[in-house]
Amino acid sequence: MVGMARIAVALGGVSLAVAASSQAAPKQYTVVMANMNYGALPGGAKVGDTIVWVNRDTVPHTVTARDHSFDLRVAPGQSGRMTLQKAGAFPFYCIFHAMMRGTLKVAAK
Ligand SMILES: [Cu+2]
Repeated sequence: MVGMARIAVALGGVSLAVAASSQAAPKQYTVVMANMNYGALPGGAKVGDTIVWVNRDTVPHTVTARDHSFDLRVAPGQSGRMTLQKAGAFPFYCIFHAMMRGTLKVAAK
């Protein structure tokens, strides 16, 4: 009985090590909205990562996907966070300011 318990513990350790090396920890990115524009978008974002959108303007902005897969509203001087759910390239815009637009690229995990 003692011997079997030891084997189980050893196997558990091996599977944990494999999981840790094949999946990177989620990252957090910040995008600043200022002067009626979106700042630089993250280049290497992946599913599971988080983007914090900071609004430095005195008017509200949104980060609204054209396919409606996300729709974040950010009040003036506030920030909002979004965890990326889907891989793909997502054109988005601000519903209040049509000239504000971008494309968010999200890689699979
Ligand atoms: Cu806006």
